[in-house]
Amino acid sequence: MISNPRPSLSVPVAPASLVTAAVAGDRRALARLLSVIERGGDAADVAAIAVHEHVRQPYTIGLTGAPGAGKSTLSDALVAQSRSRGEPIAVVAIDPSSPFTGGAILGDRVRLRSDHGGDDGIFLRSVASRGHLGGLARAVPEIVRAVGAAGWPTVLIETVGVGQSELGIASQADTTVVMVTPGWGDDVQANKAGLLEIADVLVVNKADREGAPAAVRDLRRMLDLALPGKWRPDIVTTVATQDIGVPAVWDAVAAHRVHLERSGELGRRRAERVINEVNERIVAGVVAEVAATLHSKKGLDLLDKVRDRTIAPAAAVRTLLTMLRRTEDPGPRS
Ligand SMILES: Nc1nc2c(ncn2[C@@H]2O[C@H](COP(=O)(O)OP(=O)(O)OP(=O)(O)O)[C@@H](O)[C@H]2O)c(=O)[nH]1
Ligand SMILES: [Mg+2]
Repeated sequence: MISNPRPSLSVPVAPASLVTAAVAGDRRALARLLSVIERGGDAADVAAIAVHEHVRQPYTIGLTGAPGAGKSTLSDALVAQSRSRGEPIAVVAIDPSSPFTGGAILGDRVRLRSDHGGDDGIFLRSVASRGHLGGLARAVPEIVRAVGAAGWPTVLIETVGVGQSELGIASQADTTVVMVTPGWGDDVQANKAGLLEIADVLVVNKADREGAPAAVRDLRRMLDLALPGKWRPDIVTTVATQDIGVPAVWDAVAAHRVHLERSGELGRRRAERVINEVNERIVAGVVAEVAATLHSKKGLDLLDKVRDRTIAPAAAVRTLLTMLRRTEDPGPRS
């Protein structure tokens, strides 16, 4: 198993030099760079701006599905599949567990099952969400760009769970693979439509169990109700533990990619995603600035005056908005 060494926290390295080293192929530097990005703040912005100089957008494949559906097993098999075709691949696994729930934050933050024998055509990274999926969702595109800048042409993003935030992360990929198992509908009734909405490829895993043909029929029926003109996902049946159906999953992903590239949809989707990213980050940034303004000395004074009715709420809001507009960006501190 390849271990991505945890960055040592004792020696701070400027984000820009981490980028230079990561782009030159230093895996350890890439791991440290991703930690900087994951932590957020000014250093993450400095890193992201430096990464942009080297940006090579990798092809991203999102893999999602209900807990226990077999995502990690399939992800592992897809890595082997990619390597058998001679293609390097990076995996970013979003790990929702916290150290307190005894989840899968392993020392090396890597959870692939099989031994890929020190293969340097594989890069693995597990990102702990620690319950802040919103913040993490914002970091994922930066993480992907950094991995791409380091030369990885394909990134598999594995997310756990089928809630809104998880689906949000999964749907940021170029091709989103949604995994279900026989009897799946009972578990995820609430988000069935949401799952199908984001799927570019559907996988019915655990086909060694009873009910796989019924699950396929169920999916087909639901796809028949979708709007015409929309991409119709292939449905692939797999037994991930036995590698059955895995090449077909890879082929379905490749077919969707060809569709995106030929139709021009790939460029359009990516443009839309990057604008959404700016919108989401602006909202988060403004919310943070509003909070900072309200908690400043002047802000707290104003709120006191509203409280004791010295000034009208409307007057306080106008003053606060003026204070906000005066804030100028000093630039990220590197
Ligand atoms: N019978 C059978 N079991 C499978 C198959 N694929 C995976 N499993 C088993 O199902 C269990 C869950 O597999 P994982 O790959 O860990 O599933 P996951 O979706 O990553 O699970 P979480 O990360 O906990 O959400 C494991 O015990 C696997 O060995 C399959 O095709 N058939
Ligand atoms: Mg898993």
